[in-house]
Amino acid sequence: MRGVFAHATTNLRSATFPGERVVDWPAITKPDLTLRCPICNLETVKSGIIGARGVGKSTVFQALTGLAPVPGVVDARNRARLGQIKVSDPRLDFLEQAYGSRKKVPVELTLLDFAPNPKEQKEGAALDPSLLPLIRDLDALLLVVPEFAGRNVPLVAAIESIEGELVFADFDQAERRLERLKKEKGQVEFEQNALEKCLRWLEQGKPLRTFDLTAQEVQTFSSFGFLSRKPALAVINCDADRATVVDDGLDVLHAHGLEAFRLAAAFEAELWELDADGRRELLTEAGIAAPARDRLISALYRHLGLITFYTAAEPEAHAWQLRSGASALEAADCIHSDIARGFIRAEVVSYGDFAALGSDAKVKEAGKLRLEGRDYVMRDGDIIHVRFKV
Ligand SMILES: Nc1nc2c(ncn2[C@@H]2O[C@H](COP(=O)(O)OP(=O)(O)OP(=O)(O)O)[C@@H](O)[C@H]2O)c(=O)[nH]1
Ligand SMILES: [Mg+2]
Repeated sequence: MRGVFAHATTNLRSATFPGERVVDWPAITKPDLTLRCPICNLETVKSGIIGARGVGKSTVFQALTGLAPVPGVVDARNRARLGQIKVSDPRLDFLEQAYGSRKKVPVELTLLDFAPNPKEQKEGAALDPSLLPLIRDLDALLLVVPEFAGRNVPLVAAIESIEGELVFADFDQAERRLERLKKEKGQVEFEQNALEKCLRWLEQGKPLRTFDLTAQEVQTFSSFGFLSRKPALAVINCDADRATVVDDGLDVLHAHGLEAFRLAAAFEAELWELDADGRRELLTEAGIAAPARDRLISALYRHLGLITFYTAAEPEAHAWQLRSGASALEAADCIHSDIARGFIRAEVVSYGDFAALGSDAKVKEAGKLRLEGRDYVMRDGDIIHVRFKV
């Protein structure tokens, strides 16, 4: 078994990262990840940035959040740095204008940048294994691979070595759980069988992302936080002139259930020093259609199977994130549990229809306002008004 992952661990004995001051590293304390949107009180989607040393993880974090690295040596106390991204959304801007809303509430995402411990992760090693417990609580991962300043790490090999670490950690976790179950009496047969199936898959070096689990197995493993099952993007950190390159030959990545995402991190990190117009101008000059954060958000949404729906009125235009396939009742629950409890029906108009007609009155006149029941499957861009009684 270990042989499959030999590549992932051989580098651990190599020298400390050049120029690095090794400080005393405290035990890891988990950051409070129960981050909730202050308004809708829903947990935000949390993505962690991982990869080898010095590949530009913190620069990617800065490009996406605008938060510059803390100056000085590696900050040992701050093993996980949190950044919030407000999703910019032209549809929400339009609704704010059309309703004359006093307030606009976009969807938020949380990003985490980790400070690797040089004693745990030497130069070239795919990731810092001591950070794995922090990664278990996340919804998605960004696997960073460098392609700047002449660094030409083969993309697929670099991704496979990170994946190798994730797969190995899951194997280890599943194996230990199975050992424990074997000593237990009672109703453990289902979980044992499911774990054995996973182990056979992982043993081949394959991530659980590409393994079909039944709904009951998903439920059984829901608290495990399997790392190789997390949706992930392969972030290629490149120079600005390579940001729009279309990668081919990525079948191996796709076979891992991964998608490639190009990002000129240093270039986009510097753009934060400019105002919005200056940023737009330089991006256009570089031929980059939208800022990394906007592109990343659509890629993550696609990958995580999320959609956006809206509520809009004069006090507030609000964007909400929802699992694709969720019902009107679940959407109501997302807004407020009382609204779900007293759900009568939902008035729904698609964003396309609203944008073409421009007002509630015209939407009604054109017969585009639909009355939907609790089981209606929400679509991306639905604008919803829930009728409810408490
Ligand atoms: N030219 C160029 N330099 C970059 C880019 N991204 C990062 N760098 C440089 O590479 C070095 C390492 O970047 P960091 O963002 O600190 O890398 P890291 O992965 O967070 O490093 P560790 O946390 O120590 O593992 C810094 O000197 C960055 O300025 C890039 O896209 N282009
Ligand atoms: Mg860093």
